[in-house]
Amino acid sequence: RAAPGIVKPLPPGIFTLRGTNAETDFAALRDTGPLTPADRFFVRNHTSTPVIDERDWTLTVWGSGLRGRRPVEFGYGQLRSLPSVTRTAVVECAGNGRSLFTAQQGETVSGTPWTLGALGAARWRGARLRDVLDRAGITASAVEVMPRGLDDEFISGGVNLGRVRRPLPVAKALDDVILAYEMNGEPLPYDHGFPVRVIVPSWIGIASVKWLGDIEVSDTPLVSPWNTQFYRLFGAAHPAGGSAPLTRQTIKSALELPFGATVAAGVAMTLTGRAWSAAAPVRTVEISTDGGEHWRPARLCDTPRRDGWVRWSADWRPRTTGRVEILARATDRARGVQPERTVHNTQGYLFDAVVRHPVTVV
Ligand code: MTE
Ligand code: MO
Repeated sequence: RAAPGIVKPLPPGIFTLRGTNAETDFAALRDTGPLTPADRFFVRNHTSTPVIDERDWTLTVWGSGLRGRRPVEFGYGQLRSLPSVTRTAVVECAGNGRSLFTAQQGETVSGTPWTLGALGAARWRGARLRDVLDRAGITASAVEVMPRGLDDEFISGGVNLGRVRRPLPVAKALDDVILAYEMNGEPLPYDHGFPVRVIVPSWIGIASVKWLGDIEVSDTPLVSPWNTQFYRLFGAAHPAGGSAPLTRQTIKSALELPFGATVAAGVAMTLTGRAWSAAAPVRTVEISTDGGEHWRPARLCDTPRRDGWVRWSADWRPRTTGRVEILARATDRARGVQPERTVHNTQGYLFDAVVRHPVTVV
């Protein structure tokens, strides 16, 4: 059952489809390594996936922050001939975990009701945005750059908000941002931005613009709906008019088990999962198999690194039958720790609370 906008047929049982959005099923990651295979990587589209021929593709860099304000174009081959970098990074939607505001905290939020699968970790290869901006003649007075996608204009509530675009401060743009053309050693799949997408490590997914078409370089601050009406925290606990635009993602952990999984009493099993934090490498993962009364450390199966996730495991022999809640709680090396509750915001961003994962023991 292919959703509109998803070009390739999706393997059954791998995705939960919601319109043009497809969430990764954590249970389908159990047999995989530290990277999310491209065919299990979540998809988040504002409209639908465009199929672009790389031979017709050009990237235009333009704006008041370039020398002489002269636009510069790059073809696909030209971009691929620049020095390349390869790095692992997580892409995670700002709204990942949104449905848990309602399911776990009883609160109303708007937006795609993801559980925890609106993220993936991949090995990205591409050119440094810094090199492209240097070659395009970025000046010292540039303050922001705004990548824009080639997918359709986004209509929201009857209003045409234009093509997906979001400004990045120059400091981040010149730091670790990649214009990626490979994902896990293969050309980018159409759904993930072929021929070229932006990868902004540790920032919310919207910063990583897919199907990149142009980049505005500006000597004055830029705005787009994606840093004004979306991707700020709104609500009673936040400043009137919203917080500053969101940048970094937060800290989470997830079990590689379906919600409401059934397990057998008296049979030893290994619980597995993943934990990640945008601020710093994961330090510990603790688990509770009795709804949060007792906690014990889980084993970390990967070396924790920034911008990636760690696989973890813990042995468990369920004793009494009935419904239990399994909790996993991550900490990171920047003293981050998952709280019991996430402070509500109306658009349901940055859920980071410890998840009460229901399991039935029979
Ligand atoms: N880029 C374009 N051009 N159009 C989009 O709709 N969605 C953004 C971002 N980049 C989007 C985009 C959002 S909200 C997220 S979370 C990520 O892409 C999702 O990346 P993925 O689909 O490769 O997982
Ligand atoms: Mo997103």
